Amino acid sequence: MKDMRDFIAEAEKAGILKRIKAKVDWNLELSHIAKLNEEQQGPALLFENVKDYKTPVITSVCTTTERLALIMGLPKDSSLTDLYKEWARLGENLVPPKWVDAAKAPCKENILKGKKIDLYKFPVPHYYPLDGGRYFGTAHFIISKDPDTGWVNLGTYRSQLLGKNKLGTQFIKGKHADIMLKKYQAMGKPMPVASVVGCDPLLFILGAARVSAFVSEYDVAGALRGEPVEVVRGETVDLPIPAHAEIVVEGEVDANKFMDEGPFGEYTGYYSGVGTDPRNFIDVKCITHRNNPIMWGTTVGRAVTDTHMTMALSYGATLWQQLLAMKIPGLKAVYCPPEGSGRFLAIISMKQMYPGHVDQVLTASISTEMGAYGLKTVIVVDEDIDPWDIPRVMYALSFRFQPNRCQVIKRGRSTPLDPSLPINAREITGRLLLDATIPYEWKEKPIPIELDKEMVKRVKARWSELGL
Ligand SMILES: Cc1cc2nc3c(=O)[nH]c(=O)nc-3n(C[C@H](O)[C@H](O)[C@H](O)COP(=O)(O)O)c2cc1C
Ligand SMILES: [Mn+2]
Repeated sequence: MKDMRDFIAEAEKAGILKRIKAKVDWNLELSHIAKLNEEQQGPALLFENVKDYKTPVITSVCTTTERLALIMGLPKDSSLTDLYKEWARLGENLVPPKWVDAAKAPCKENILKGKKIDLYKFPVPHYYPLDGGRYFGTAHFIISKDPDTGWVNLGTYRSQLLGKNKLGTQFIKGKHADIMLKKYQAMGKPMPVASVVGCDPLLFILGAARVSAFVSEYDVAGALRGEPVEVVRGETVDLPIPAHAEIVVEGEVDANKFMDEGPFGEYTGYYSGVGTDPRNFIDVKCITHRNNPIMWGTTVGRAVTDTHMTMALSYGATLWQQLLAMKIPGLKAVYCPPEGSGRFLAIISMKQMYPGHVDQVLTASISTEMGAYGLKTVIVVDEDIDPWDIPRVMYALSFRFQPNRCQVIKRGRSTPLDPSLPINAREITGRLLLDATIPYEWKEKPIPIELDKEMVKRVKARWSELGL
């Protein structure tokens, strides 16, 4: 899968994408159709007739595990946990991007500079009534380069449409684009960036993934695809751009300049701020796009949407990868439920091998790079329980869990978006470690009730005779 058009073709063939031919308004209507469709686990939607526009909008690309499996090129009945295991296996061998001929690159089919720059040319949705405006960048990512090392970062940071040639940004403190921007600021220079909308969906998933600092998301995409991402240089920025991107906005962010931005409905289901805030913005210098460019949007908002599924995939896969890297024996599987955006709650199943083994896994999970940021609750279950089988996890929490064996960690790094904390005190979170296993060291373990094997056979043979 090289680009959004490959995704559309494959998803349509698999019956998990629908074209909407009826006229739909970009102002609230489109997003509401997408959101309600996502709540019922509906197909990806390609809106072909958007009011005031001639070009299409796609939504709901990542909303189901089946579509995530399609994007990763894995069987349609894969579970999220299966996807984590493949991600961890493939992600080991980084593959850097490959430079290709810009003259033939689809993303250069139209090049707009100077007076021709107009972001209103694209059907940018307005998602929720209380949003501060239209959001150009949702299912997109911003490319930037570290001025010291040349490390190229892809990060998904929302972008509000603030004018013909102005896009808002919100780089939360410590995010990779924020780290880079501070370096440009110290050098007294603006940071060159490119916002990419519409491309191989895996690149967006990686834009929102918590890939370690100094590692390029491009190289991880190459590893997961098994072949390099094809890139070309920007027109006005010295950055690698996906050759097959639908829309590319090139520009500069000056750390000393601000415009009012927000608010925007977050994936927590709440607004993270109380109103608009001054934030840095992209001063657009050039737009390039394919013919009939496909605008890609995602609803964010209340779970479960694309954003939650995307995060449940990449955050869960990364947690699994980082736990494996700690070489703890007995780990069976991890599940990070999309209802918790894959980040606030993790369930781990394991085979216990020694006393304290469960505690090791519990404390290890919140000490991984992934878990150390925002993970609040970890549940460990025995190996006979699949962590994604929530009724069985509830069973373990009812019959194996003991409150006296759970641990509360008082302080850890939080995300500023967590609505369970007061809006002005979201730096620090508590954590809860739940051991829902039968203790390893117990000499006398509860005796499980088993059925008599011979009797089961006999009864099964009589099943239809019994009229069942
Ligand atoms: C739709 C969507 C919107 C997001 N918006 C923001 C945002 O505005 N600011 C931010 O710091 N992170 C945002 N994130 C989370 C980042 O994408 C995520 O933390 C990612 O790791 C950032 O890349 P980095 O690790 O290279 O900094 C968003 C994620 C998604 C899926
Ligand atoms: Mn990064």
